[in-house]
Amino acid sequence: VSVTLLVLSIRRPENSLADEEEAEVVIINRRVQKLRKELQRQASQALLGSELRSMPSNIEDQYEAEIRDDELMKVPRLGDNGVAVILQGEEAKQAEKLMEVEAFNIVLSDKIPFSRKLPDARNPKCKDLTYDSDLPSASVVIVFTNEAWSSLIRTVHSVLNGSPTHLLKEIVLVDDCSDRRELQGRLDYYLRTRLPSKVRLLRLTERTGLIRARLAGARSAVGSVLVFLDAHCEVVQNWLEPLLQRIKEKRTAVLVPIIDVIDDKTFEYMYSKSSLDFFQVGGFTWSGHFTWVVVPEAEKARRGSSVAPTRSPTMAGGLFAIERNYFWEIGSYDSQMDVWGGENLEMSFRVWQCGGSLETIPCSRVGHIFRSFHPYTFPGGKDTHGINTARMVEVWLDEYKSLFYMHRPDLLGRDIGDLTERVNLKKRLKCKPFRWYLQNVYPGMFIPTENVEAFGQAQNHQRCLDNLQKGTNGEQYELGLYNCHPKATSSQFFSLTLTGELRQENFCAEIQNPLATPVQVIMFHCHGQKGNQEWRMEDGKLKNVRTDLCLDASDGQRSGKVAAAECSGSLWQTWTWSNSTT
Ligand code: LR7
Ligand code: MN
Repeated sequence: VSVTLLVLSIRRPENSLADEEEAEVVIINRRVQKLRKELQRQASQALLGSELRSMPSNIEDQYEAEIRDDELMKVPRLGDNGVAVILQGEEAKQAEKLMEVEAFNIVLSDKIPFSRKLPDARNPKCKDLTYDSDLPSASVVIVFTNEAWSSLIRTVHSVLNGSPTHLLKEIVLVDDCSDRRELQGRLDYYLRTRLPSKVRLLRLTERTGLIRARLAGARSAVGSVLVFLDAHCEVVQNWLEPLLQRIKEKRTAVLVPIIDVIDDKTFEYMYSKSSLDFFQVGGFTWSGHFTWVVVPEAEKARRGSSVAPTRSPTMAGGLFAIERNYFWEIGSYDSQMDVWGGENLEMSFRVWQCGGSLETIPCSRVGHIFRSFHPYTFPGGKDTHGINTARMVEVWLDEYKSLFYMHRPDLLGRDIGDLTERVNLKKRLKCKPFRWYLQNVYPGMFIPTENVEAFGQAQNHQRCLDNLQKGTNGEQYELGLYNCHPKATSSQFFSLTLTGELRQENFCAEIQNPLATPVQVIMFHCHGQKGNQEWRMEDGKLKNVRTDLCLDASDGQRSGKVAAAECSGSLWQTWTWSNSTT
């Protein structure tokens, strides 16, 4: 049993949560906890077995021994150029088990050298760009709580290796009160003996969450530009220069690199080798989540080149650069946001609405390990994403906040803390309304209540169109029917747009095969081309223009689905919308 097993710590159990998604997190947390306990038991047994191996008396000798042991685990050139590594046999089994604790392949991470070489994932056009010699300096701020040793250390080495010395003022590590043993004294020792003094470590004495941890890091930083990174990243060559260059040109530009995926199982550095012009920018859903969206044609035309700064309506949140003084001027973060979630959309809307801009810098690329669950606790079992997002919504969304609460009725009237400071900030900075943001920054965002003929519940007899909780994974689904809820909830909220789309979020009703029996009505990604996705309201009927078939509920009782059928006088084809604008 390796040293890593020794240090797995026991976590507190979680309470129940409102949000389904967060409840999922809790279930995973419990599983992780059980596994950790088991591993710790195994580890202590293994230790008993090897008690003859003398432990070093001096604590520093012990750290030194552990670090050397760890260095010995590294396999030279493993994972170089970002190629995928597949473990075999016992290792693979162990990796799979620890996957449930760490949320990525820690066994492999422990074997890949800290300074592995990444491919030059950049668009070749980037090589034609030049950068000034007198760029502002950067403080890279990395917050972490109970991150795994090898991925954290690799992040630090990657930044050190990948950034010009004169531009990297410092790396500020902020430990958000981790209790993993190796992140205590051993980490201090590693900094002192293996890393240059410009790598500093700030310890927080209580768990503050990533937002307040970043604030602490930012307060102590001295470089001209703050660059935030998650604690499981690797940078591609020249990642820093284009960020600093753009901030030198435009102080109020907040910048994100292209974020590539480091595969959680193979550590492959993934990027599209064939279409280097392609990357996505940030969007959001009315339920308050970040999404990736394609760059609109208008923005492609405006920016000129595919390697020019590209406006992004929102950012993912973890990896971004901002001029240090501007960070404070524009309101830093909402310091009352806990643990995780929501701060990314808050900063995105705030920056745009208060006069700055948010841009993707295509020649700056950073890889990030995407984890499928949070390998850390949420103290008190709080749904921090939900509550933080409600705080954001109350301050920045104006009249559009009802669209969020439709998805999260559980948060209506919930105690989300005092907002005075944030509301005052918005006034002081004379920020524009959310309507302005939607019209000018994100004109492609679908607003379910605008430019529509009807919206809300579409009812036939006692039943309403319903997504039956499908589509959350982005895949097409059959349009369902369900007993009408007393109010239009998100699953029963549909719109009939002025362009004839029968729509929910980014899904539009379409008929794929008019000859089938029954004719299925499929919710498919909106293509905006009318065609099989065009519908018209005629005497209460919903008619698909291309096929001349009508939306029909007669089979709903049996199938739970709506179908399309030959238009007739049947009442099963008459639909009543809860809200109509004509
Ligand atoms: O209580 C905490 N204290 C911390 O210090 C919780 C977390 N953290 C640290 C953590 O150790 C990590 O280094 O904060 C960092 C981010 O946490 P992750 O890696 O668990 O977050 P994520 O990658 O799942 O989530 C994304 O959204 C978050 C919303 O709060 C943050 O903004 C993350 O930084 C952000 N990550 C990215 O944007 C990377 C690209 C992902 C995408 C899309
Ligand atoms: Mn992350």
